[in-house]
Amino acid sequence: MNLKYVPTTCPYCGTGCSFFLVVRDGRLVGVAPRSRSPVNEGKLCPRGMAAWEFVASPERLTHPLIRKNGELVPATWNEAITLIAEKFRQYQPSECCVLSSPRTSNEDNYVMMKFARGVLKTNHIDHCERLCHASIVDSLADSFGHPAMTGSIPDLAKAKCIFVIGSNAFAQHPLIGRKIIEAQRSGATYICADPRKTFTGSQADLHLQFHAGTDIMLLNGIMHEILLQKLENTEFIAERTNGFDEFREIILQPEYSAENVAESCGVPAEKIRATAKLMALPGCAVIYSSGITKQGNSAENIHSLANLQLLTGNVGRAGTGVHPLRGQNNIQGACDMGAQPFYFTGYQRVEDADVHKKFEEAWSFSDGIAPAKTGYEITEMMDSLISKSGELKAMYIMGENPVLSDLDINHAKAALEQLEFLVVQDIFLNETAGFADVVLPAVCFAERDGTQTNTERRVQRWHKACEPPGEAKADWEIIASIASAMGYAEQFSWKTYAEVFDELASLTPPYAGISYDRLASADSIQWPCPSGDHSGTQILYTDTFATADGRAVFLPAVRQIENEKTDEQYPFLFTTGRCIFHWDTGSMTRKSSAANTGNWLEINTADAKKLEISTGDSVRLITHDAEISATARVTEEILPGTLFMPSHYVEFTTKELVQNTMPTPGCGGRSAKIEKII
Ligand SMILES: Nc1nc2c(c(=O)[nH]1)N[C@H]1C(S)=C(S)[C@@H](COP(=O)(O)OP(=O)(O)OC[C@H]3O[C@@H](n4cnc5c(=O)[nH]c(N)nc54)[C@H](O)[C@@H]3O)O[C@H]1N2
Ligand SMILES: Nc1nc2c(c(=O)[nH]1)N[C@H]1C(S)=C(S)[C@@H](COP(=O)(O)OP(=O)(O)OC[C@H]3O[C@@H](n4cnc5c(=O)[nH]c(N)nc54)[C@H](O)[C@@H]3O)O[C@H]1N2
Ligand code: SF4
Ligand SMILES: [Mo]
Repeated sequence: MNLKYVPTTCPYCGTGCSFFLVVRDGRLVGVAPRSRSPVNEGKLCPRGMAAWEFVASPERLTHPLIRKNGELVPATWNEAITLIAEKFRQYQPSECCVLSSPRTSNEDNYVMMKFARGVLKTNHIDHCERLCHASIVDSLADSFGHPAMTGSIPDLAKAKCIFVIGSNAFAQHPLIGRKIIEAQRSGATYICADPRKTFTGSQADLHLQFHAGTDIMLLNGIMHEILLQKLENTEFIAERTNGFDEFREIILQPEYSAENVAESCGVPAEKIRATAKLMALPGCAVIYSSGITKQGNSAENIHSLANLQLLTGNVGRAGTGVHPLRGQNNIQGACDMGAQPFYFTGYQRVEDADVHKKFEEAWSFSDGIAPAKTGYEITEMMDSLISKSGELKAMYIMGENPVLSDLDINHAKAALEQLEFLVVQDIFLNETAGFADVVLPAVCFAERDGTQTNTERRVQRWHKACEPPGEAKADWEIIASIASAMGYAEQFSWKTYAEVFDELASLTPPYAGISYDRLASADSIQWPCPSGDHSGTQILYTDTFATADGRAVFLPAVRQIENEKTDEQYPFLFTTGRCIFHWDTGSMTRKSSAANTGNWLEINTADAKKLEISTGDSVRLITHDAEISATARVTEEILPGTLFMPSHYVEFTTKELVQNTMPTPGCGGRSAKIEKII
């Protein structure tokens, strides 16, 4: 028997846990703990434990498919690549667009970015970040300089106070949840602000259960109290920030008094005062996730959290700072790699003439690269497909499932139908492949090398553990074959992942000092790592912020989004989110045995009693323009008047219920009513 333990990192969430893939006689048989990583120290959540299961699924794509007479039929690689190259050659740059993938490696994203800008000559490249945490990129950078977490996951355990808002970390980022508990065990106070009493909230020392969508009021109320109680860090403010006076004037308005905020948010005034005191202690860390980023005013929410930490001087030391918990395993990396309409790698702006010249010269395409002008975001791609019919004609989607993940799935389906030519490159025949003209089989994380970058800027390796199914190929190799068939073999001539990495690092200042050799000995390096003798950066802004003058900026927030109004006929506020077992559109987790539960609807105990609904009853949820049935779950975890349903099930596309109201599921909500099905 040949037994191998191959070190790798998890393909699910942005925590970036490490484990070994266990391979027996060439077949993947499980995962084993790997304690070397400071992120998870050998522990895993249920998704990590089951991460090997989907790899050998009989539903994996094994051969290219080409649509003939309406049917997707098996084809050879040669046929598929030749067809794609011929088609893409026919279109103008403005007619092509690309979706890259935070499920794939940095190398795959870099090659896709080079393909879009160098071969298709378009800046219309984006990925699902836009539906999730896009506001992090610009908003945290507005305040501090870098579009990323300020501290590190291991350091969270050193905090004296942890404030979690809009994140169900114990379910969605469980190994970060573990650090919160470690801090709590060492004496830290743990505060959780969330409209639902989630698993995460239920373990907090102080739970602020506020009305969905009233975040700005709540945060301004806390800062109002900090100022009233004179708990601000005057030295830090004077030495390291700009904009304090204007900010102070706004926050001290009577509108943000504890009593007024209590009234608007539904949180008792004394809890707001207590929170202010605790957060002003030296050593408070803030954690947030999609409850904050998926609102119409997400930028203001993020500015407010940055303001809070600047006000108390809680940035730049271990156990302080602002910690966005990013969703997909490599969403940080996909952004870092420039899979976005506005940036090349490392957030170098496409409109900047010097940057444009740098990439044009380094890549040396004889016919130039995309112009120095930003492209379409994913939402603009879909909109323009529908409204300006004919402008976009061809699309290349790698590792994304917009037919289920788009903000409005009917809109996405209608948009994809407008395309003349669609290529889908995935590991499964996902729902989006149903619209494809060509489907290309890719390898998954267990079958590839490469790197990914977790939510704390930690660059880590994937190592190939087993052979891919059938003829599946690495994402970047497929892209390189298409580029070669279109006449650009020279620019896509790498032989290994390491060669791709060396090229991307040479063009990306924060990655400049990272290499495969260094990752082999250090295991992981956090960017910025500007040179080969730099050990990486665990904590940003220890001395200076990454802004032009080195000072952070107070950006007062006043705008608040509105929920859909409830009335007698539609008395409930309906909201959606995630559950621990499933992943986004479920394309991978629904293929693993980990509790493939059916869909359910949560309702508060008091409301259920009035409607004579018990756990297990079949119920119908009705909004102004859609209805859906589910099994009731009666719980104290949500406020009376609120309903919740998880968003992972294709069979129950809750998106049809939330579309057009909220930017994505998870926050705020729509007015709804509920009926028992007898
Ligand atoms: N099990 C599992 N884990 C995942 C994923 C998954 O699909 N399944 N997906 C990954 C991805 S892509 C992402 S982006 C992350 C998301 O990670 P989270 O953001 O933690 O995911 P959600 O469970 O949607 O949690 C959103 C939280 O916001 C709260 N909320 C609702 N409305 C509001 C509001 O108005 N204001 C505030 N402040 N909070 C509100 C909800 O009650 C919920 O607790 O999870 C990642 N991890
Ligand atoms: N219904 C619903 N919609 C959502 C969400 C939700 O929870 N439910 N969440 C929202 C959020 S926060 C996000 S981030 C987005 C996510 O939006 P998407 O990224 O579109 O959603 P995923 O389900 O993660 O789809 C990823 C696709 O990548 C494929 N894949 C996995 N690994 C690889 C690989 O190595 N190579 C290739 N080529 N393909 C691979 C999977 O098979 C899957 O088809 O969705 C948003 N919309
Ligand atoms: S916490 Fe995230 S990275 Fe860690 S094992 Fe679970 S899904 Fe994977
Ligand atoms: Mo996400």
